[in-house]
Amino acid sequence: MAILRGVLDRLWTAATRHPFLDAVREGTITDSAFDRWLGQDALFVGDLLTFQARLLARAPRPAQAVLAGGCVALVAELDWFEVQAARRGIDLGQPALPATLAYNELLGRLDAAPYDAAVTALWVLERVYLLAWASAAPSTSPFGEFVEHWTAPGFAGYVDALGELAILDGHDELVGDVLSHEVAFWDMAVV
Ligand code: HMH
Repeated sequence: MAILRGVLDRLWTAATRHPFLDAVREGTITDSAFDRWLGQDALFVGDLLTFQARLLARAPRPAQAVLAGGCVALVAELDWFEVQAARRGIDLGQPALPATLAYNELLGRLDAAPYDAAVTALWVLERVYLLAWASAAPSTSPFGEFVEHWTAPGFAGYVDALGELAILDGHDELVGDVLSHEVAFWDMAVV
């Protein structure tokens, strides 16, 4: 158990402190690396909406408002991605890269997992994303707007609300799976 804890701690750190995010903070990230990542994240958010809509369908009554709000926010996020992509001249019709496909497979496994496990994984996935972007702040680079978007108080509040629904005990393996997919997703942008 202690060994697993150590592995999980290292994974949390790896998923929230990444050279990609350091480069965004320092303004040294290249446009091509950022745009590749953004195109893949847009695909991921589409996949996440599919997963979350299904999770909402099987959620217990007290969890519905938070999860439904999250679905609406993901739809707005997809609109926002389209605006950003048009502005940056990114084609959002790119094929999914291996890390995006692998993450979508994990979301498919979560569809089949019990509700408690799936909602806990959702909280980890959102929390780690918030912490990761917080590590890129403050950014004076042209990407500052993105950093602000993903560290906004509204998003932090949503992550806290998901935290109230999550049950960490007994889901170490799943948490580890989510964290390693997050690391692989950042890795994809810089290789
Ligand atoms: C890879 N994880 C990844 N992308 C995201 N947009 C989120 C989490 C949060 O929605």
